[in-house]
Amino acid sequence: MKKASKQRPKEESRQYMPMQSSEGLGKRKIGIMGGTFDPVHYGHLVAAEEAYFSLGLSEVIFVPTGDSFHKEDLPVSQVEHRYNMTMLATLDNPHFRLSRIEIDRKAPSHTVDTLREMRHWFSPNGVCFHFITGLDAVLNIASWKEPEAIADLGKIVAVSRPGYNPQILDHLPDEIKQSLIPLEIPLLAISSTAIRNRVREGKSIRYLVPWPVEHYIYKSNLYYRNGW
Ligand code: DND
Repeated sequence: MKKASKQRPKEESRQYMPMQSSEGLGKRKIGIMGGTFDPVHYGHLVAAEEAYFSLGLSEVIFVPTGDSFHKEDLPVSQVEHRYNMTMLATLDNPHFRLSRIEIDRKAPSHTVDTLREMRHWFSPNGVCFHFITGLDAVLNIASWKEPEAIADLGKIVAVSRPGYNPQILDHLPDEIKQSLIPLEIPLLAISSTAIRNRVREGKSIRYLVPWPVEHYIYKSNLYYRNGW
């Protein structure tokens, strides 16, 4: 009788190698998934995973914002809650990493500052950042701090999002367009705003966020009131 193989499935046995050498292989392509993540949900995770496989990234670093200055009119949860939820959501994926770079900066979280600082983590000229962002966010990129510099520092991956037509990218300035990589991903009509509203209204959020994030939200009493 044939002996059952003791080999683990490929996905489980993949070893995480955070600092592979780029010698002879061209530049390392590092995905950066920035967000307020209030809370992180499957839309974010699918975007990062799809970019990882489609673009041959060596890893995706999740970067929760510290000071979300661009949401100053809205209540945003405490940064440690957003960080903890992002950690819980990314923990079981060997090619996802998490960074406190924007949290520890204690200044408004501008993407250009983050990319410039992160360059020092890698060998000079050995890295090509791929900043992953939804179509909705990339639409406003011209109003971000030094958008041309962001485009110079790497690629901007514009992932599809329900309700947004990729043709809107045509209206972006040429300096941005030259670095754009439009990427079609499985569309998930999930948003952090909708999840917060559902919690407040007592509706289920199961299957919209990973279950540890769901439990974290309930245990920490997040989103129940208008101000949080
Ligand atoms: P959000 O607050 O939109 O994050 O911030 C996205 C990034 O933009 C952060 O890294 C910010 O620091 C940066 N930003 C914004 C404004 C100004 C500047 C920088 C500046 O440098 O001056 P969310 O948590 O709401 O969403 C995270 C990402 O996930 C976004 O790109 C969003 O479009 C995307 N997303 C989805 N993509 C596909 N399907 C879904 C999605 N839900 C969210 N269902």
